[in-house]
Amino acid sequence: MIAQATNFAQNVDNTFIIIVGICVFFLVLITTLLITFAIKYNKKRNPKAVNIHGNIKLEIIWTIIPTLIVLYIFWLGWSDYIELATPPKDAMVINATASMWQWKFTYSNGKQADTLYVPVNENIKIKLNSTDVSHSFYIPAFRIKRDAMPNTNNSTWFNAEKLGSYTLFCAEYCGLNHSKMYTEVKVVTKDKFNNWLNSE
Ligand SMILES: [Cu+2]
Repeated sequence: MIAQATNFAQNVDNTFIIIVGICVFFLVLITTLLITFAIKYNKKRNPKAVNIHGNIKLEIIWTIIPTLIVLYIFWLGWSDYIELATPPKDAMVINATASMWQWKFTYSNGKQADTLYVPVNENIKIKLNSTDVSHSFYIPAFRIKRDAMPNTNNSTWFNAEKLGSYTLFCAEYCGLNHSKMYTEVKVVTKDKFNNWLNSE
């Protein structure tokens, strides 16, 4: 599993594992029933076909249970999505500008960088825009991905909980050097961040 470096990572991973678990359970159940019935009801054992005229109880059960499971999966995704889509009001704002084929980050004091420096344990809101085509701001270790498009005010947010360097990719094919459009997020202590921010 990729490093979990934000408040979102555990929830996103749990949702993923639960959905994969449900899928594996039904894969095994359906495959087992398929093979069992193919053997049990083959032509040799049952030379004469018998008509079956439905079973209301069974119909109700296999309508209600899958509906509840699908609603549960929706609720898992929705509750995480709401959190991911709502930056806290007190978040520090950093502007990210995507262009073919690089990222540029602008801080509130006007400082610019091509590496994203952020302080640890702080809510950070990233305002996304693009000077040309569609790009996508993607940090796997943070479990966030959001499109950066021209004339569109997209944003995303995170709270990095672990110091370190993580890769930031462009996740939208944006032309010839798309695969080279990556940089780093450096999560540093608050002191280090302030020193960096106020240095030349
Ligand atoms: Cu791009």
